[in-house]
Amino acid sequence: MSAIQKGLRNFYQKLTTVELTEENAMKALEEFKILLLTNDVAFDAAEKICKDIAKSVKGQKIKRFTNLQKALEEPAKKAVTKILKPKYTIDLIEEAKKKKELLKSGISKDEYRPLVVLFLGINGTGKTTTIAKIAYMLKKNDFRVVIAAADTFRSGAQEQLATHAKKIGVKIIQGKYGSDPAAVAYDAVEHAKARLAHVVLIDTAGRMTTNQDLMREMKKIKNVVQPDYTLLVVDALAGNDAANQAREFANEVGIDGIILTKMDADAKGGAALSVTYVTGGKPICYIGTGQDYNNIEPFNPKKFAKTIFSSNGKKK
Ligand SMILES: Nc1nc2c(ncn2[C@@H]2O[C@H](COP(=O)(O)OP(=O)(O)O)[C@@H](O)[C@H]2O)c(=O)[nH]1
Ligand SMILES: [Mg+2]
Repeated sequence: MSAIQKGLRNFYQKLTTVELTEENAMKALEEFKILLLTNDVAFDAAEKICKDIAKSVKGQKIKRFTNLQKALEEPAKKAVTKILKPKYTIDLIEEAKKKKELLKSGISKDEYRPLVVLFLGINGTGKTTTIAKIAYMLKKNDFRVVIAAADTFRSGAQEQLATHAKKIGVKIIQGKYGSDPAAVAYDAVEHAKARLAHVVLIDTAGRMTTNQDLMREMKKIKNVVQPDYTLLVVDALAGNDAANQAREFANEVGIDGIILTKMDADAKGGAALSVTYVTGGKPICYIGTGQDYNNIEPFNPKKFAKTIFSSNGKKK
């Protein structure tokens, strides 16, 4: 190609294409941001998601007069799917199976340790109900389950969990109100170990005198029992608060995964996007879909991404 031809081509390209900047991309993403917000994605998360998309397309050449909004639809979909796509998954039935196999292989009592799962979350998000659902699911699959009632703070918490345990037919280890929750959790693990149970599910308090107390107490339980998984229970209806809770528990105590409850009452479920985003990709392992024991399902990110984009911001 001659220099003149080259020059002409560059000139033509300049006329017909424009380079995307972060600014014009952000403007074009305004409607997408509103779509996220109307789907209950937390404000900060929606803002950051759009910024990330704008950054990722910055410098790309597009045809002049292209509808920018349309052009950014694909990158936006990709970004949402990428955020929701778990880096790893937590399947409690699979994990429990491994314990069963260990026992079958004749592992000694001293070496054996059950699967220990610690549940965290503020009051009313559905921790106790979720633990009952998971205990039911595991019991149905022929696993031996021990529940630890390590909420020794809220009055009625012990009895609530004991009622579930009785109904489901699983062992519960309780503590006196005001006693050390870490000790209750520890006893439950020791009990499960001695009886060769497969799984220990630890219920915890969602409120203490101060938030700092709560975080300190949860950290202590975690240090004492060294759970295999620490799962945060978040209410899908909590909006911006869901993101704040996820951020705080993830930073202060450390979590491995999230369970989103009350998805039956919230077809929008933007909380799923917020909580995964603010925790840097902690997977949502289960969703709660009602108050019955069988109202729990594994989270399906693909299905969820579709819901957001087909909703046009309207609640179904
Ligand atoms: N609709 C609906 N309600 C739920 C779900 N999970 C929990 N709940 C309700 O939320 C309320 C608080 O639940 P609870 O387990 O006591 O919360 P905790 O304080 O975190 O232990 C109860 O009335 C539960 O029945 C769910 O997935 N869907
Ligand atoms: Mg509770």
